[in-house]
Amino acid sequence: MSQVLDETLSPRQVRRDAESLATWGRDWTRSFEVAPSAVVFPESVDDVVALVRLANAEGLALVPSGGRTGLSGGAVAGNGEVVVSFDRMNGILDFEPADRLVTCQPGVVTQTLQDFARDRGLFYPVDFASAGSSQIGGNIATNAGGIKVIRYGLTRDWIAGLKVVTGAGEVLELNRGLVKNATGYDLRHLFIGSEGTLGFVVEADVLLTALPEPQLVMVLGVERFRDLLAVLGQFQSALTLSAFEFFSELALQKVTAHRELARPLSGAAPFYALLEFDESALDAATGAFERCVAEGWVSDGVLSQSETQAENLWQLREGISESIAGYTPYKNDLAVRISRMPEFLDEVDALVQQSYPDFEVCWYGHIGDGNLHLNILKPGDMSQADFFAKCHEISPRIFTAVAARGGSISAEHGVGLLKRDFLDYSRSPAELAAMRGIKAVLDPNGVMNPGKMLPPA
Ligand code: S2G
Ligand code: ZN
Repeated sequence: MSQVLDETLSPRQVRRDAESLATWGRDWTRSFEVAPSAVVFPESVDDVVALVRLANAEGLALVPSGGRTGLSGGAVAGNGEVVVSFDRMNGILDFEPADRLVTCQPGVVTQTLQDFARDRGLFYPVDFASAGSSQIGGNIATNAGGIKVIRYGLTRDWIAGLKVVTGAGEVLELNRGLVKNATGYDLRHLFIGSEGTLGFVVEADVLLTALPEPQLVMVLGVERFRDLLAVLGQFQSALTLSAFEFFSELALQKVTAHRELARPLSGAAPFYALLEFDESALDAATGAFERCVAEGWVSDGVLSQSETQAENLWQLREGISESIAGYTPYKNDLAVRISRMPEFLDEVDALVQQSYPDFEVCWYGHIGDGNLHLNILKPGDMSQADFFAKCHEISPRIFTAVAARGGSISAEHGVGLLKRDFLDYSRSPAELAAMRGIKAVLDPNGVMNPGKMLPPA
């Protein structure tokens, strides 16, 4: 069936060898079947249009593939689909200093864009541990967040224009980098976070901003889960935070062991907050720290004395995901509004303790955004299947606690395959019907990433 590809693309652009299928047919998840029929490498917008039109004519299924760092199976091809990799559409096409706009192809690696901006005295502020391999197209498809959202927002906030090829093979140029444009529905925001189910991003106008002043990093030992929110409140009322992350003692043990890093404090605490702020806010931060200690929320703290020490402290947070990957963790990526976080933390922590008495539970995340990463670590003597089945049993109870507070069962990692069948915990039947209607308009033959994100009607 996918032989028709060879009439559309050149031989160098089509691969069917087992190694390529296994490499490009997956993302960072390890719990889904990987079985694409081919991997293709378009090199132009015209190639992408031709591919989509071919897919509509021949009934092919297309799975977009960027840096393959996704955590929900959104880029996994498990049913003979054709994987469309943007590795060869990885150029920076234009830079307009007056607009502070960079026009990128989807295959530009996030770190490359960050460096491009910094080399011109500007800043692309969306950042996360996988920035060295994730691609802008995938960041847009999942509306990637990361560690600076509290100050700079999500990917969505930095996309001033999008050129897309819809599932019907139409090229849409959305917003064209304008600051203001009151001419109807802003369709760019439909494609941002659509996980490749509506069409392909083939160009993006990405906004840059001024470089921040030098940053300082603090790591605080925090006594109780809910005290993290009190500490957040104290600091937020005293200064502008660039980041407010957290991690548990177990997470710290895993990352210091895996990366052979020094512990940040002389003693241990149940939880740790990692804060980043402008150098000029040091006095305000010191005052907030002293108030948190006086309240008993914080037991100890360390302030970075150099860029190197700041980077080492950040490693304690950014290195967690990689450090626990060997335990094939069962991941939940939850969000509730900050105001609803304290009692949510108590409820879900109690639920996890009673549900997983035999498992190691690793907490970390962007608590400043109301976003928790809950990772249950697989015991070495348990099979992957049994472990996931056991964890799957508890997820509905956790999602019920999330839904009771109007929260999200997937804060930033997307839905993909992993959360698709739980989507109704966060989206109403009317919303799901509207989403299916939008998909029917933009991808009428369902060629775009079929089976992902939207549960079957
Ligand atoms: C984080 C990275 C992926 C993971 O560390 O903030 O979003 O493993 C995560 O959860
Ligand atoms: Zn995260």
